[in-house]
Amino acid sequence: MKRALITGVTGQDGSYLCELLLEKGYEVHGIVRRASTETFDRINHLSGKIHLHQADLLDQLSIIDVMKECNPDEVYNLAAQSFVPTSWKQPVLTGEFTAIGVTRMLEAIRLLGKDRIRFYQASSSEMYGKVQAVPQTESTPFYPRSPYGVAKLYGHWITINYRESYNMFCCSGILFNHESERRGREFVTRKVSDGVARIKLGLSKELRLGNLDAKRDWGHAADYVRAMWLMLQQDQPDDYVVATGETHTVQRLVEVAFGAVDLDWKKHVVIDPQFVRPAEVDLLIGDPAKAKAKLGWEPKISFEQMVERMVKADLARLKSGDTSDTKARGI
Ligand code: NAP
Ligand code: G4F
Repeated sequence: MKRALITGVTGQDGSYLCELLLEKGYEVHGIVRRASTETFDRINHLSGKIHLHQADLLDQLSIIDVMKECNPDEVYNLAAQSFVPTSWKQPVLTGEFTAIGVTRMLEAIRLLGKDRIRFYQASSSEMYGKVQAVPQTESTPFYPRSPYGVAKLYGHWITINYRESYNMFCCSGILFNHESERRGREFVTRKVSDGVARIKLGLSKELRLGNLDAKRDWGHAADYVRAMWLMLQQDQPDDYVVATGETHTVQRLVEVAFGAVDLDWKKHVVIDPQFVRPAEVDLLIGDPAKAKAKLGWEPKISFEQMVERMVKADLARLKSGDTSDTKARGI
């Protein structure tokens, strides 16, 4: 039985990856950080099936201790401060988690299992930022536009550096935006699906958003965790773009989401400058040709299917009585 260790196991991708690895017969271990309020909602249904360990990407020894304890074959480093706007508010902390945290993971592996443990780094299309080519491939130059993007770029290159310096099996997945019913409510897709469901049920009248012209290549997280796993099953470590190859504006996302419940978005969407960023990433569209050719990976869930699923899930959640709001958090 293979053993996997996942950082960021309480996050969107961590929860889907746990499910995939359990299905494949893995013993699954996850790193969780201590908080006064637990944030295990996405993995509560896996309780008893996975093993949780307390550690923090800010604390090198805690990572080494967990790595010793669970002795994994594969490590998936998904933990990060992952919300782009927060990276301008907390740039130093974002660098500590999202950039230097990767080195801490790699150092633990170098110390304890450099020739045996396979490593996946969650890199991001945010690294392309002000894009230098369309569509973006593994060889497109990077030009990050946020402290988050800059931190992810460090994580990407340190992963490649450990592969080249120590001959370690390290892969960097350059994943484009992927969403789901489990997406955090501060990200635009979920903010929209939640907002639409609230308006449909009469709990709210308007949805306040920032830049509707930005374009993203949006896929579903359940498809994208499959690509992570595939990267670690290859003979050689490598880096891959994981994307759908389609791009849509935020406005199109809004149209599809409101359309799913027969509402006219123009009557409800208000542009609010507080959600406009200091520097925007205008256009992302990935070319997944390498992932398709070498990993045999393709997405199965379309953009429209995903948005409709998210709206339906939020309607069901709100109808069940969970109407907790996120406005107080200013997102
Ligand atoms: P997410 O839902 O925000 O989850 C982030 C996870 O990181 C959470 O489990 C969080 O734990 C954990 N974490 C944060 N700081 C930590 C620390 N110091 N020590 C230990 N754990 C820490 O993110 P996601 O959407 O699943 O994304 C997973 C990874 O892929 C992230 O690295 C993200 O940057 C990257 N990525 C995401 C996308 C996307 O579109 N989703 C695209 C490209 C790359 P708590 O629950 O304790 O906060
Ligand atoms: O959903 P978003 O916050 O995602 P963003 O910034 O693209 O980052 C996500 O994808 C990255 C991969 O490219 C990941 F690495 C990262 O961790 C994260 O998962 O914003 C998407 C777009 C932006 O252009 C933003 O300006 O939507 C635009 N937008 C317009 N109004 C909004 C809003 N974004 C948010 N969050 N909230 C709004 O009200």
